[in-house]
Amino acid sequence: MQIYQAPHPVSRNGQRYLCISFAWFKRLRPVPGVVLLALLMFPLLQAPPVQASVPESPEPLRLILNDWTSQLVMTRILGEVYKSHGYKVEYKLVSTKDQWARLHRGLEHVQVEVWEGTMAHDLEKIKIHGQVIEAGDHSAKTREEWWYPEYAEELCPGLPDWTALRDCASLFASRDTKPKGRYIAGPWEKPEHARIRALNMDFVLTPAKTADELWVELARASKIKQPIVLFNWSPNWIESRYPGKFVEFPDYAPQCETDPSWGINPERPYDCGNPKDGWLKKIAWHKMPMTWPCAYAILQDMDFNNAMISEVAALVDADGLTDKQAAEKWLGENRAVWQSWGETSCE
Ligand code: TMO
Repeated sequence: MQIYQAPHPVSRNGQRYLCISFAWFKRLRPVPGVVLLALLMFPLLQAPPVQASVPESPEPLRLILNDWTSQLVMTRILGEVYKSHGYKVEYKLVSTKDQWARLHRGLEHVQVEVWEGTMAHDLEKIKIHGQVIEAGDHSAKTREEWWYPEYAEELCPGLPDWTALRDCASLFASRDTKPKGRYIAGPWEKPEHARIRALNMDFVLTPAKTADELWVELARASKIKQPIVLFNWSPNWIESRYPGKFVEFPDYAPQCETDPSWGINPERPYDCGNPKDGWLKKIAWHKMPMTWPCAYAILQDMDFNNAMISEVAALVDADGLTDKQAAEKWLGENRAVWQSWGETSCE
């Protein structure tokens, strides 16, 4: 589809109105005020709007690449789908920490994997300003939590209960942390120190700099069956290659993070685990629906479940493809899936 030659009406949520006024406004900016006002009102007075075509912006769609595999592959998949519709696409590597302000300002336009466990708070904060919007949830249910390979259970039989982990902390010690246990956190910001303190865990946190570093540590420990506990998430490729479990901390509740008196430690917040059935959202710059209505509809329809996400991650981390190769393979094998995205809204 040629975006400019073959524009299309978009009717989701009455966005057609918005799109038309926007297009008019852009065209009429140089005209004197009174004329402008009259003309601006014209489309508003037309009800319902004619089957006017909505020219989409020729500006490139800028997609955010974060730093874990499924997100990288899924972003490339979306980018290729956009290209197949005639859009220009640019990718930008942005940390999860920096992405909010950039989306807010429209420097980038889309992030396809926003996880509840690591990003719920930042998303809530930025949404208040109204320039970052949700484009729907994936079907996938997510979890981000402390995780250990199964063989650790033989040495610490009460696992996966967190109290067992607390009691066998020294089993998880490294040369630098002993007698305290070592917990390898991810490179994403989380109040992990606060939880260690609130639950009185005898653990020292050592953050990995990259996701790959986590898997290197896991592989090394697994080879010699050394107990290890590290940050992991699901869906991820790990679950198909390494038997293991998440640690079961006290169940998550929102008050756990705000109300110190909640939970087993009456003096501190964060005395609970992360959500177990977390959401996974797609988010966008607020002007995306009116700037590229078809692309936005495609984003809304894009939907990955747990198995699909594990699979795209495994193509890279287990099978050794690059992100791009994995995206191409997936696109080649799942045409019916991605060709249905945007079907009812794009021409
Ligand atoms: C954001 N992540 C899935 C790596 O926890």
